[in-house]
Parts: sequence; C-alpha cells; structure tokens
Amino acid sequence: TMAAGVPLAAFAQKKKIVLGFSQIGAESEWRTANTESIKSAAKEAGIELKFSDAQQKQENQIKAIRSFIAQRVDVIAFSPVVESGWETVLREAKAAGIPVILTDRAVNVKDDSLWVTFMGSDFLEEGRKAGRWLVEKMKDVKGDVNIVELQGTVGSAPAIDRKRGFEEIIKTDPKFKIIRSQTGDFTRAKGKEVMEAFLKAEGRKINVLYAHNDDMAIGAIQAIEEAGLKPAQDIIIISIDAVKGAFEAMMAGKLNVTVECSPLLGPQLMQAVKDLMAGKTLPKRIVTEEGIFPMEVAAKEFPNRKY
Ligand code: GYE
Repeated sequence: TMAAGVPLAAFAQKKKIVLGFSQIGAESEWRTANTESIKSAAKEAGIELKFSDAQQKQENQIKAIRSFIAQRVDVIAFSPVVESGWETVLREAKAAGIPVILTDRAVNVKDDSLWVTFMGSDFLEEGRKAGRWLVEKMKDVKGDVNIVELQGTVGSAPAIDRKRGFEEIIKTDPKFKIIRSQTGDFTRAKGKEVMEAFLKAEGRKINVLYAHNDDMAIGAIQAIEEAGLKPAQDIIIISIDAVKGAFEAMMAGKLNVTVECSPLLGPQLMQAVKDLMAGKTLPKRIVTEEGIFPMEVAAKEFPNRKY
C-alpha cells in the first residue's frame, strides 16, 4: 500500500501544542514585559502561541476565549482584567474539554474546577509590604500622615488586594489617613491626571502617595513636579512592580520605594502547559517570589533588573 512507503518518523512526530493566550492589554511597563516573556518562552518551548490583546476590555477577552474554543486549541491561558463575570465563558471551555490556566490575576468564580491553576504574585502581600515600609519610615512622626492612593483598574485582583493589604497594616496606627483614593487604571497618563486633581484638592496636605503600580507613580511624579513640589521629599512615594522606569526614578531621587512584582511568567506558563499535556496534575496555586527595593539600593540593583 501507499502508506507502507511513508517513513514511520512522519507519523511519530508529535503535533505542536497550541496555546491560546488572552492578554489584558499594554497598559504598563509591567504588561509589556509580561507579553514579551510569554512570547519568547512559547518560542523557546516550541509551543504554537495564539496571542490576543484585549485592550483592557473584558468583553474582548471573552471573545478571544470563545475564538480559542472554536479553534480547538489544546490549552487556554489568560490574565483576567477584572475578577468577576467569567463563569459563562469558563463553563464553555470546560464543556469543550479545554483546560484553562490563569496567569497574573485571579478570577472570582464559585466553581474552582473551571480553572486548572493560577500562577502569579500574592497581591495582598505586596500591599502589606508597602504598608510595612511606610509604618517603619514614619515611626517617629507624631501628627497625621495624609495619604493619597492611586488605585489600579477597578475590579481587578491587584487593585482590590493591594488596597486591602496596605490598609490592613496602616490601620494599626490611627495617624495614617487615606484622604483621597481613586483609580488611575494602571497607566501613566491617568496617574498624572488623577494626581493633578488630588493636588488641586489637597495641596500641601498630602504627605504620602501610594500608587498600585510604578507607571501611575511615574505619571504622578510629573504632576507633583509641575505643581512645584519635590517628589520623594515633599511627598513620600511608594509604588509596586519594580520595573526599570521605577529604578530610574529612584536613582533620580524621585521615588522612595517600589515593591517587586515579577511579570516574567512565560517560562513557568510553558512548563505548566507541557505538564498538563503530559497528563500531570498541577498545583492549584503557583506563587511568584519577590522582594522590595528602597531608593538607597536602586543604583546597585539596577544592572540586575530583567524588566
Ligand atoms: O502591577 C500593573 C499591570 O496585574 C500585576 O497589571 C499586574 C498589574 C501590574 O498593569 O502594572
């Protein structure tokens, strides 16, 4: 027969694993590094990646996931822009027999069997780290410490948990007062705009800025300078991510501290996809390990930074 003449190796060669990934957008330096990490790790691992950018909109992510289901990809992974509203589409993936991996941000669904594993940072702990740094920094201050807060995207896991973790620590001393708190959607432009409004309303009353990411802090630094104040001196600034832009700001003496949140999830994700395809059971939670960097160590640490 014809088939007898076909070399066996042609049949033995395994089909490439296909991974559908729905990314949130390109809102921050963190996100750009995360996308880059996922794309390069897929290439390295020989996994075919179908990548879709949702431009910060949940409806676009739902569309992307539905299209991955229709294309019958092997595995779906996504970083959910907000926590709630995923039940329906996740049930569709489950019904199609396609496993779903959550990266970076968590979902809030009653049925945990709708996703296989969640890999990413502990945002609650990041908020606590920010809070602990501030409590220590202000330990000798007797009067009120007035804080303004730039929150991340409304309804997102990091915005919810970074707020909660920070509050949990600072509420142990009533001198700490959050006098304004508003979303800056994790972007520089919004961070600047909202900080301008805070300055207009509160002016020199503001002692501390707590930003849920570095990009918003960097935007806010501009607003503070334009208002004729000295960032990191007149207003103490704390942010999260530890991207290169934050290190540059610290080395310029404009940012006091950044809490690390690593976006380099690509290699871990590809390993999980391979393990899943090999029939292995994954741990339900894979936590990223990370530290905290005050401005005093910025110049020394900068050359070691990978994002
Ligand atoms: O901190 C922020 C990004 O989900 C951890 O999203 C991520 C956050 C990150 O836009 O910069």
